[in-house]
Amino acid sequence: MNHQPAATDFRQFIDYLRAHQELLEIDVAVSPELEAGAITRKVYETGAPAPLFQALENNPHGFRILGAPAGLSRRDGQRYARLAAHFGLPKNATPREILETIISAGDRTPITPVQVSNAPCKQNVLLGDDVDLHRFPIPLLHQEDGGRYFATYGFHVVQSPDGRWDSWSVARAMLHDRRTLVGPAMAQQHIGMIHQMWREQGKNTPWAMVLGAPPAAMAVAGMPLPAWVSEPGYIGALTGQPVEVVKCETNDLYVPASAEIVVEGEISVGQTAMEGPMGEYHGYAFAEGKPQPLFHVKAVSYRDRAILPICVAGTPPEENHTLWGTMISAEALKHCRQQQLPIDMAWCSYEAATCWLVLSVDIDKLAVLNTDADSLVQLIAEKFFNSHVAWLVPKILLVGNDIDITDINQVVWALATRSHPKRDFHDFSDSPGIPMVPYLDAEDKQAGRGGKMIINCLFPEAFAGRQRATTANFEHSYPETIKQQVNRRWRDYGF
Ligand SMILES: Cc1cc2nc3c(=O)[nH]c(=O)nc-3n(C[C@H](O)[C@H](O)[C@H](O)COP(=O)(O)O)c2cc1C
Ligand SMILES: [Mn+2]
Repeated sequence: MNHQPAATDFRQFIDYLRAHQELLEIDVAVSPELEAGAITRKVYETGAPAPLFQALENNPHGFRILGAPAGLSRRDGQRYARLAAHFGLPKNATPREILETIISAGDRTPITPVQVSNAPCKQNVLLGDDVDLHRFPIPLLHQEDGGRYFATYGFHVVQSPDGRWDSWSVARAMLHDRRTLVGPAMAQQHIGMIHQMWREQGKNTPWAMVLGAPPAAMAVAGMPLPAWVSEPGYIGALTGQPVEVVKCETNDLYVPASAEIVVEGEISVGQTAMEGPMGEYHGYAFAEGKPQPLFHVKAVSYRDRAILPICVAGTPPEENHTLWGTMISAEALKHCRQQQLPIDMAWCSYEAATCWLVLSVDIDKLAVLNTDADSLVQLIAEKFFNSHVAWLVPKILLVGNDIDITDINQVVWALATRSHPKRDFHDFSDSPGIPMVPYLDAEDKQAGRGGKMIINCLFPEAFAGRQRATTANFEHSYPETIKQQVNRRWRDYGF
């Protein structure tokens, strides 16, 4: 089955997963109250196929839920299959192929969306007083959560008041009451910036939220592109075709026509309510919620038998690592290339819960720079720390390109064996960063300090383009003839 359409349409994505044994249709009755969340968590933790809950309890309108849409797979040769499908890539795509595909879209002219008249998302439309979010089987995902989460795998749609910037961005939203959601809109994130522009005019922010979007749209909405870059155009460049959109019922925003569910309305200029706590991407649930803006829902539209996708956040790997982490990696690599840093790969190790960004240093290019570790660390801090992407990840590891940085075992080995305790741990904990990092204290958060650091895992010889020592393993310690012979005779030996 062709993998391309999986990127541009959520139902095609579902069909694609089914065709490649990455989907399990669950026909027995499952409760949206903790049971669907627990199943999805176990799926992440075992690499099982994505569960499509077909028969949810207390669900007279026949809605469905899809768990683990970008979970990793335990199937041989298709670990990243669900993620790769978001980009129309084959199931055996490698992390490097995925990053280069995402980055290459930035080299092409943005393709702006097209309006279409046939919009499946308008099969059912509820307006005004008829809006009742309780119609949906909104799941309770973890017992620690302060409420039911309607949006854990969807994106917000807002536009700057001057109409020049369309922002599609992923963030969570919790059910507040039958016509209100509540969720974060951090000032440093683009939804927060645009919300602030409307607030300065004393107005509510026109808003929509999309669930079950084209997977490529969902991915780019989770990508830290710079401010004033409109995600819809980037998505078009990524898939090679314009996103098909349709106008909202109650405002002038446009949303993907094939979306499973669209809610629309306004972000309140000033009203807030308690949101959370929630099991989060770093792997913890904190005890307290926080006041966050209210999202007033004025209309809801959805496809027949709509499918609500969910991410059950927590310890890796879930979509905050596999999707957000990958989009951070792509944007970070793009940024390093633009700044002409000697970096040939960037990877937010999934296992480190989006708290590590590993940069692979091309030691031939490094030698040409004629620099040393302290200067390289300062250069990276200078060229990188003030970017939108670097704000999101506190710890940066610099590793030689003899290491495959997408392999956590190799990264751990390099970190353990190549970093000197006195020289190589560089403290940038006063630099600004995302306040969600678990080890930050209240004072850090108050001051906007991100707890950042750069760890140099390059031996001094790397700065002259040399290795300190050869690596002792199957790959490096034997001539090709012996390796080939051993591989050829492997079964004969009795293995
Ligand atoms: C599954 C998932 C959940 C996310 N949840 C949030 C969230 O609740 N709040 C947030 O600020 N960012 C969240 N993100 C990360 C943002 O989507 C990401 O930083 C993106 O760059 C934000 O868009 P912007 O750069 O246009 O502001 C999430 C990402 C993913 C993939
Ligand atoms: Mn953006």
